[in-house]
Amino acid sequence: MSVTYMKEAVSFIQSKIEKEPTIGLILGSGLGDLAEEISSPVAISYNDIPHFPTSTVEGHKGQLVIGELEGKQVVAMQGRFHFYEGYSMQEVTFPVRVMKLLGCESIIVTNACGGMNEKFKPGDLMLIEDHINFTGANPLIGSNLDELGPRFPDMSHAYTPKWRDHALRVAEQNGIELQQGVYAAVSGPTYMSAAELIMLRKLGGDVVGMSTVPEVIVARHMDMFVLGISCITDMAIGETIEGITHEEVMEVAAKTKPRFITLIRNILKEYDGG
Ligand code: R1P
Repeated sequence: MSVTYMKEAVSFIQSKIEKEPTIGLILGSGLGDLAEEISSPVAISYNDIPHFPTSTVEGHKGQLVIGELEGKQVVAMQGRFHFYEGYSMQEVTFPVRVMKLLGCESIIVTNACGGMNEKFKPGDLMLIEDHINFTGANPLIGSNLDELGPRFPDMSHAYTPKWRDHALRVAEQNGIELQQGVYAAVSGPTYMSAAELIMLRKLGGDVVGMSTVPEVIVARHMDMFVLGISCITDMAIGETIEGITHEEVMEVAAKTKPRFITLIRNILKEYDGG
């Protein structure tokens, strides 16, 4: 995906909006309703944006919603793209490039995931402290887009420490329990086998999912500030694995809606960048 394509998508979006967004939001499976909270919204279908992929997964509506939330100008993705949909890693992360070129210095990535840490329970929200990329791919493979970032980006603080502290403080102030842990990303679309879950847990993952990490890699390539919030929709513990469907994932994610929305709104309210 060339920079020219990104700029064409950006110009199209800019022609529909009056104010530049400064914070991007990627809403995970069953979490898209947060975009309904945006005031003075401009909704743009992915189908209309030049070079944008289209959403194929249930629970991912497939539109950008741009407007104001808690006094901040945001651009929210109501639905993301996944590697398992058959998109290249560059296509999966194209919207993050577009967000940055639109003016976003910060991004909040959210997802539905399976909890591998036995201390977690379905319905918990988790602050992503760090990630492990088990997808076997990386969106930065290929020619480096020098004007957007370096060939070898640093990933030592992928999730902005100051923003993580801010999120923890906001959660505490609002009485919202917020777990913390490491997101292990796999390609999907199969859910994990028992043996795979035991391995991922031993290798340091607290939760497992099929998204987020490619987006964070690209965001960090462009030096964006990153915050990650996971919604644990089911327990994914190898020894006691029960099986899960996407419908169940979305159902549990939907149930966390009030807490999820309160958390993100309050994080945005007092966020002053970086
Ligand atoms: C599986 O139920 C789907 O839910 C999660 C998984 O990654 C997978 O796509 O979706 P998000 O990560 O997009 O929230």
